[in-house]
Amino acid sequence: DQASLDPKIVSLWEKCAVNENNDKENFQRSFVRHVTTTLARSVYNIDNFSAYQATAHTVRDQLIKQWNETQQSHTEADPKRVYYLSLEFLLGRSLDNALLNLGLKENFGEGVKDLGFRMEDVLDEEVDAALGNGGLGRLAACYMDSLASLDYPAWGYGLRYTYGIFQQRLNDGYQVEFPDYWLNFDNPWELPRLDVTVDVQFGGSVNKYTDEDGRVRHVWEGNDVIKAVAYDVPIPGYGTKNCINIRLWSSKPKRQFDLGRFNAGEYEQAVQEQMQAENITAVLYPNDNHMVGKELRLKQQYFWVAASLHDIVRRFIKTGKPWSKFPDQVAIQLNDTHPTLAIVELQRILVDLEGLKWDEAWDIVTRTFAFTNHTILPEAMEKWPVPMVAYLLPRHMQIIFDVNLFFLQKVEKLFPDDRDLLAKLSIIEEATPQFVRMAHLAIVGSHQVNGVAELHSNLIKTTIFKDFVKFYGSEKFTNVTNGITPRRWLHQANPKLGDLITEVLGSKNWLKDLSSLNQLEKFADDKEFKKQWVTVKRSNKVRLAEYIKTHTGVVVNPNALFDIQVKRIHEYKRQFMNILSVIHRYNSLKKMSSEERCDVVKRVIIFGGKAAPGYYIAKLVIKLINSVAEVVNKDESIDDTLKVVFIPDYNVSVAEIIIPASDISQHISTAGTEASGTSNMKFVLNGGLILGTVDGANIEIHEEIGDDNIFMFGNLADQVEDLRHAHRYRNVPIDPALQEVINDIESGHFGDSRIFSPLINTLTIGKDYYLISDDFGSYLSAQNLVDEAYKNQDDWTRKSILCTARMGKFSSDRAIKEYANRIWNAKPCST
Ligand code: F55
Repeated sequence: DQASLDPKIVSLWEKCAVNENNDKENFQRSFVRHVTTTLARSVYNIDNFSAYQATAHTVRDQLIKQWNETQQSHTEADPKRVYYLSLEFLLGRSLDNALLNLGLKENFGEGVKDLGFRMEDVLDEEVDAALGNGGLGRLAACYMDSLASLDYPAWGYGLRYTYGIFQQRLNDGYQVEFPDYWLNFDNPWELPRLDVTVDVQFGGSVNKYTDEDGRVRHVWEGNDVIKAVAYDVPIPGYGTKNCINIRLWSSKPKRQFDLGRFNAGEYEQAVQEQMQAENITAVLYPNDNHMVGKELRLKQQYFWVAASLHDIVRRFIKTGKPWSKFPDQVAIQLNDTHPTLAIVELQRILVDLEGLKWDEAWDIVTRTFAFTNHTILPEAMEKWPVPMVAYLLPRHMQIIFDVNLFFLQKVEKLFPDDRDLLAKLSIIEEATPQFVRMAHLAIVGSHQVNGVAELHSNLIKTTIFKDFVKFYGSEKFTNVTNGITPRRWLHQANPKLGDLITEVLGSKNWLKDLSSLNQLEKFADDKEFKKQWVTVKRSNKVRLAEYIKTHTGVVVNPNALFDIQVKRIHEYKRQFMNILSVIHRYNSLKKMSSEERCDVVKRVIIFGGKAAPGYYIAKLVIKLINSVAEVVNKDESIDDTLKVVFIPDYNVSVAEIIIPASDISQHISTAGTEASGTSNMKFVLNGGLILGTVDGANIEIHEEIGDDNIFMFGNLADQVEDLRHAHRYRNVPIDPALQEVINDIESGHFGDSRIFSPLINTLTIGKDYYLISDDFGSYLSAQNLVDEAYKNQDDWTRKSILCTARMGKFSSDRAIKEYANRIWNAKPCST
């Protein structure tokens, strides 16, 4: 409370709040101060890591100031807040991003250099914050950057995992996983709020009593209480003072060590309970697009949701507004079904704790929440056994049954006698045991449901959620096509291209308004500009070639066509089809004379990505890629026309090196399976062309950049069902080119073929569920078109420029404005 402060303190604070001059000298003073005090080191002993830490702490000081000012001004203005609930925030590194967003890069860069360090080396010391699996987690991070940059009063809520996504190493071509203990050294990007805690309970029972008004009230008495401790991660906007917050919860035992039990000789049990509490936020589940029904995962979800909602509700109560105003003050976005329990928790708070009537509470709840779906793959749909939910969260299970009852009563009223429809819409799946269908709960408890690209949003209305459209009408379902932040994915990852664009457009305005890149179109035939464009791409390819040499030992030629597929390894993403086509290419090259090979476009085919540790087939794909690479890379008879590389441990900071260096990237999922994809956007924004299927956001990228600048192939989403049916019930002959490749693998050309038979079997016994055979022919034709197009370097450069110029739509700023205007009804609030 500012008014009650000592005026002396206020005046000092105001002085502090005015940003000091962030020039080189001030930076260096702060750098040295942090080395000698924060790091307790001698100035005679500063290595790159200490230089990183001292720089980071200097930036952190700035962040904290802006963060404080932002929170202060939001408290005063009290606008409608946006809360983004995500179990994953795949932030990557923070230093370079903060330097660029705060506009400190130049001065601090000079300051660092002046002290004898190279900024690249200093930045390279930072470990990634890898609290996510892939697209969904990185999307959350891009959205936080846009929310901050556009001055929205937003908060992210997540978990502070002790271990992020595992580190991937290769052993004999196989993936092996290592723990990602990212907090090994201190983390300057978080502010521990050891005083901000929430008690979260589990288990126990529900007792009923009748209150003075004769109403039956429920009291949940848990038998296990765990403490959530807040850690705040400031997110600075670009070109604004707005600095928002991601609050990550860490689990701690409620009772510090129980001395009585220790004395009673129950030492082990006392310690064990302590450890179990800390277990909750210990590790990120490493599965993407796959549901694993582990009890600990459900505990993570409730722990996170309960702590976050408590925080949100507490902030609302402080304003003194009545509950009816809650949906005008609070918008909560559910990033997939993982936070769906928040719907139930808010209803519980309002009814059980605050004494609201059921209907009044439910109206508040449904006007507060909105839900984003990220997949239609059946194996990814979250469902939890009713007995598990009832045991861990007895009151929530009752509320879910009640929500379902009232919902189904409404359905029945509108569709009398349609028993079938009731079963299909029910939040409860009637199996043994019963299951809670989280997507159904999320739809019923939200006012809007969105998919993440046009095709995907249409598909959810016609497939997985079609019965809900029958009941609610289609207005409840909408599309918000994903976006990416141009700050990290161009400005930061590709500084040379960023500078070139800024120079030719005459300002950095494109970083705030990405559609202004369209002014690049007029330079697509400008000789001088094209030359510079090519120089930038070439230098990014050299940078990647060096990285590849260091991390795999393979030497690649930067003049070759760089063909890249980096993303989580999954059957639906079809890295298998890619490597099969590589074998086809290799065999064709071997059949050629050396004169014929002279005319061939040299290619470096680059893979990267992690497989879920328990996903056997995905791990075999990695092994196959490495086995093929080993044979191809040492075969001198093909004159360097082909190299194959698997880059280990793909993550955000590796992506920042890979993406700017691509000529072609592949986004080749079976049509209808990739909800959106976001790396496709990153590649094209950086002037890389794409080879892709008619799926996800590829379709909208195609619409924007035009037919001439993209290579599309394969069957369409609406053909998939029939094709699968054919595989199942008829004898569909395998594509002949594909058969040849299979024979080649089976001949032992790439090592013991028995290793790969489970993989080959997916095409035969497995009925080729992802339609590799059906798409193989058109895939190879598209590959040939790529080769032909690359021969005309001048035209390729023109295509590359037009790609970048036409990517304005895919800024996460555009996506966030759509959410704000169409879903949250939230306005910017500048500090
Ligand atoms: C992680 C855990 C579970 Cl239990 C389920 C899914 C995931 C996950 O990582 N999903 C994911 O990344 N989905 C992707 O979301 C992106 C952002 O919307 C899409 O672009 C992409 O198509 C989709 O697969």
